[in-house]
Amino acid sequence: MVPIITAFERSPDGGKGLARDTRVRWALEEVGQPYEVRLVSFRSMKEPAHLALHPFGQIPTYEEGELALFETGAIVLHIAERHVGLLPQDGNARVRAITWMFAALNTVEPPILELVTAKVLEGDRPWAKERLPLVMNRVRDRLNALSVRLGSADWLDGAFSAGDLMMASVLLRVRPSGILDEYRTLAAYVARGEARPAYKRAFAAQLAINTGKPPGG
Ligand code: GTB
Repeated sequence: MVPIITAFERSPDGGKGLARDTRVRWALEEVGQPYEVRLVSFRSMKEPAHLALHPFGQIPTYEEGELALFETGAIVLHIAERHVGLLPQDGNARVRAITWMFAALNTVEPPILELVTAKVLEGDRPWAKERLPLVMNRVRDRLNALSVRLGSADWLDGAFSAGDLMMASVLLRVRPSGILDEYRTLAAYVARGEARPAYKRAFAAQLAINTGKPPGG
């Protein structure tokens, strides 16, 4: 059965891979699962048909027959568990890879989102200038620890896994701030993710929607 995901009809980033459908597309591409995309407008995301799929009126969602999922963590985990390629077979290694998915979403992504909010939504507040360095340093705290753990390894725990897919996706969101490039090894880690053919296909597909040009065209 071909799953259907939802994505922005017009992404605020113009299709630069920052919207969260990219990580779901990437997971599907890694495991070789074809998928369809239903594009939604900001207005239709808040209407009953979409709210039935996503209680918070967001993208992405994932439908596979009777199954409807929201939350990229749950969606990527589901894809990784149903297919070979994103989680190790060994039980302990498998749960460690899942731990990295949670670490990406629960420990690394929150300060990054706080930074995005501080810059984009609160940048014109009178206290913004004073707060921004504090928020940036909270991101640096996480990236410091992550770069120490990654060390000189290619991936966080052995072979590339759903944990790396999620971590690299989360780190991509902080790159526009310049902070990622303060960490040479993490910048290289993200670049390794972006160099994967599956990532390239996912990126090209979502860019094509936003530019109106076919992937590769
Ligand atoms: N925790 C949820 C998950 O991981 O699935 C979060 C989902 C979420 O934040 N979805 C966003 C959304 O639907 C799109 S990805 N927002 C609309 C709304 O809440 O009304 C976040 C996002 C949006 C835009 C950019 N960008 O343009 O750079 C980047 C990321």
